[in-house]
Amino acid sequence: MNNKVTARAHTNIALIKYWGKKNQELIIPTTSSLSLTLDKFFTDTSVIFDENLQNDELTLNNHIITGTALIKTSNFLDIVRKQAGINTPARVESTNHVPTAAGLASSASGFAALAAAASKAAGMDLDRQALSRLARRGSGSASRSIFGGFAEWIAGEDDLTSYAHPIQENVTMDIQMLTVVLDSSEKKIGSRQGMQHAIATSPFYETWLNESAKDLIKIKDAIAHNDLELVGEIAENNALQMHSLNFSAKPGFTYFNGETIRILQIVQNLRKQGILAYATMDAGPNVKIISQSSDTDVICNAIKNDFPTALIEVAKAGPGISYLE
Ligand code: FM0
Repeated sequence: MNNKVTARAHTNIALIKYWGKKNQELIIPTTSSLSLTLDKFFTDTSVIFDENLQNDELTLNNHIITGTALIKTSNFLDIVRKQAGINTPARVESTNHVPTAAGLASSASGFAALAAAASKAAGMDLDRQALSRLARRGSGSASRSIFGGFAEWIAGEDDLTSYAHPIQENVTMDIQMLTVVLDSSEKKIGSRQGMQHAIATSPFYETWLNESAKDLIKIKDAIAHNDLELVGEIAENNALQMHSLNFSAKPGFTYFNGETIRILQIVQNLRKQGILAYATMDAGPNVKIISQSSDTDVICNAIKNDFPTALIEVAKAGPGISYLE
């Protein structure tokens, strides 16, 4: 206690998506999911519990934060305090190392870093499974950012059985994600709201549960065999199925915009030329292209040809949680 602890967590992109909860309070998902942690984008978070504070305090990139983000952080700290048996307020300082307008969600790296820093600052020494369970309570995808490389979040049934574990932390395949940013505006429908609407109203939801289970088995096998083509094929199809749930909800909605579709077409054209390129999209319009390092230039040129102003970031497999200082 009274110890300032700093943790670093990297963001992750799901290859097999999490899209729906069977328990909203505990964040227990309807399906297991699988992701790749990225090297390029991360969050550093410091936490100190201090008796002299009246309330929790939060800064993000050196700006004082109030409102919803502070409430979400405080609610999460309440879970940590309960677990540690304390009720001291905390000061949280968080820095997001996500290139400006990268259009990547920061909740995964954010809550993973917060879980690690806050639990240790509160005097607990949690193993990575317990950290993953804790991070999950902040944001489901954060459970996977505790681990590097390929990680699977096992859906489980309750708080104890729902956590991520490493599938392959030191990635042996040449895999990268090219993040193509064309639109950095705030998403209009948050993932929390979007997935619950899909689960409640899409007639395809049952099919999604079955297909997702099959995809997960197949992709783990493809990872074990270093088969990038199969990993890409399964991941792209799984992402399109997730987005089909949103199209088929009542009323239907989408995170795609016209440019999303255009990039999907460019990726398909690249494949016709024999280049391994596959797309995945999350709760926003930007596309991440799964590919191998030798094809970076040809893929970037194809995108730039249509979108000269596109911002493209190249990310490779990244590490799991670490403590700084
Ligand atoms: O990451 O309601 O973790 O598996 O990124 O906070 O638990 O922000 F958009 C697809 C992530 C959803 C897929 O949702 O939701 C994935 C998504 P929360 P998240």
